[in-house]
This record gives sequence, structure tokens and C-alpha cells, in this order.
Amino acid sequence: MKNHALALSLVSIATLLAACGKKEEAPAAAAPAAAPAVASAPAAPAAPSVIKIGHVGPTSGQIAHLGKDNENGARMAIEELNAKGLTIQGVKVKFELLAEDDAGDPKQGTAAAQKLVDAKVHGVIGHLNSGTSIPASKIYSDAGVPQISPSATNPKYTRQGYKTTFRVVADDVHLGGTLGKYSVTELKGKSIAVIDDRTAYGQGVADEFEKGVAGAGGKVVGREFTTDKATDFTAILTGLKAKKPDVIFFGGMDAVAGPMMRQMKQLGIKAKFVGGDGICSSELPKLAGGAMSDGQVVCAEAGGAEGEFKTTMTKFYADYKAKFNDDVKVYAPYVYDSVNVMVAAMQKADSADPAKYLPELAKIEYKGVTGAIAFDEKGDIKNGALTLYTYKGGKREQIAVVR
Ligand code: ABU
Repeated sequence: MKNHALALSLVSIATLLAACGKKEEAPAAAAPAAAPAVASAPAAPAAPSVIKIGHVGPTSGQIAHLGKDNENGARMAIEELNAKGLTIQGVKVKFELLAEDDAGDPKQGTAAAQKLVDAKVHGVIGHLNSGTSIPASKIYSDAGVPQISPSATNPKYTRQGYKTTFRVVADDVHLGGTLGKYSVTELKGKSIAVIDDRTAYGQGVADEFEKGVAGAGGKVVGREFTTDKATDFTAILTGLKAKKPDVIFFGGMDAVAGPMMRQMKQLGIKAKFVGGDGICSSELPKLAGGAMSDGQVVCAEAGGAEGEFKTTMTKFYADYKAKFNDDVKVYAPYVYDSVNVMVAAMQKADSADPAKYLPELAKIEYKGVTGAIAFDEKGDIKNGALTLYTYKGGKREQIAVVR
């Protein structure tokens, strides 16, 4: 009898909502209400008026400049979305950015992820690093919270079987493999040395680089490692110098690559310096302190704009400079696109409920400022691009976009 009355109450609420032109909300919202009278039933909220989007990156520590760049990209997207006055289920929504700092540290990364889950975020953009994105992805997966990384390139990130895990850039198989082949076929490297920082990203991309070199018939004459916090590379560089490398690949970030280049110069090592997206920032010349000669560095961003997207990317760079009085470091446009693609999925689902918009995100076809975004079955961007760069006169200069 009690159950029957409750069932009637639910039907009545659903009828009222239908008459108001609103979608039925989950029974969980209505079930505790015992009052059978339609007139006294509170209107179930059709959509949250505030949609919380988490962002995590290292905004402190050695690569804080990269973390802040990513966070700025998220801020730009959120501010623009709020200015548009979007609605979900007929209700005007406001997007709120919950920005967390993980300092690029795996433990702080999982703590930040748990904090965002506890805050009931509707989705997360991040983290910046592979070493933080990978352990955090389990926390988001367990909570059913969609996560899009704009920059974590270790392949494992999307290969754990989580349905909540997405990335808008190419992975290290593509990145390291392409740079390995390029070092042999285009840079004509005959004696190639490899250094990595032992992080999930640095070691992984260096391994893929080595495979690319071997596949192109090249020779790796030495492999050394350091850490992502090291400042003195004299011992490993001196050891490698004896092997006369004409190319040195570094798997790591720009904050370590800059001082390493300075010490290469001090030791008289004139080899080409090749690296992945972690070194490929607008900040590298400053970090290298004048130790970089024109054309010496070749690096790759794990994305790239071609055709119509050259215009949108160029405009983003200009808008970013106008807003923050600073240059894009690497991944701000990819963060901007990540936020927008997540919100586009919410709009398609007409819901910010992760369970409802996740299927839309998985099959979305979205045109961002960086290019066309659609995901494969793992959550990786389909047909991801790379942009090869060098530096001349202290400025990053594009060589080519490759797929
Ligand atoms: N992809 C370079 C920097 C971020 C990371 O994968 O660790």
C-alpha cells in the first residue's frame, strides 16, 4: 500500500514535469517525498545551474609555467562559455572551474583527483603529466567522471580499459617513433644518444624514440638517465661525449632540457638536440640561456593545425597573448578544446550528468581551434597530428605538420 502510494506520487510528478515540458529526472530526486499531492510536490531541478569542471596541472614546481599555461587555456574556455549563456534542459547554466595543482607529482595527482571527485565535479580536464594522469584516471573511472587529458602522451593512459579516459593529442608511440625515424632519415644521425628523466613520459617517449631509430636503420650509441629535478648533467654528458653523438634525444621536460643544453655547450657538444612535446615550448630558449644555436633543436608538439585550423590556432595564440600578456607555452589551445569538447557533449546529451553525456563524448565529432576532434574506442584522438619545430633567433619555428 505504501509502495503503491509512492508509485502514484512518482507518476504524478512525472506527469507534472511532462506538462511543464521538462524531462523526467531520476527517481532518486523524488522518491523521498511522501506527499501524494501533485500541487505540493517540489519541482525537481532539471539541470544543475552550476556545472563544475575540474582542471589539474602542475602550477607549482619546475614546470609551473606549463601548468599555468594549461590552466589559462581552461580559464579562457570557461569564461567564453559563460559569456554565451548556455542552457541545459532549459535552465541557464554557469560553468565553474575548480583548478587544482598536482606539482607534476603522482601522489599529489591522486590527492587532487580525489578532491575533485569529492567536490562532485561533472568532468575533469587534465592532468598535464602522464605520471599524474595515469594514476588519477582510476579515481575518475571509479567515480564515473569523464577525464580528458590535453597533454599526457604515455600510451598507457588510454590503454587501461577505462571508459572515462580521453586524450586530445597523439601518444608517445607516434611522437617518439616519428622523431626516431626523423633523426635518421632527415637529420642524418649516424651516432645517436638517448637520455631520459625516468618519468612515465620521459622514459616512455625515449623507448619509442629508440624503436623509431632502429626501425629506420639507425644506431643508438648510448643511453643515460637523469631525473625530472636534476640540474647537473656533467657526468652523463661527459660519458656520452666520448661516443661522439651527432644527435642527442632527451625524454623529459623543458625545465631540465634548458640547463642540459647549457652544459652541452660548456662541454663543447654540438650535437642536434631532439625531444618530444615536453621540451617543445616557447620557454625553451629562455631556459637554455642562449646555449641553443639556430636549428640545433628539433622537437614535436603532439598535435597540429592544418588547413582551416591554421587560422583558428593563430587566432587562439593572439587572443591568449592579449588576455594573459604571455605566449602560449605548448598546450593551452588543447586544454581550451578539451573543455569545449566536454561541454559540447553535455549539450548533445542535454545533461551534465556524467552517465548521460559520457556516451555523447565517446562518439562526438567536434571542430576545435586545434583541429577536428573525435575519439577512437580507447579514448584517443583519431588521426592525431604532430607538429615538428625547430628554434631560430630564440623563437619556435614550425617545420611541418605530420600524421
Ligand atoms: N607529453 C609531455 C608532457 C606531459 C606528459 O606526458 O607527461
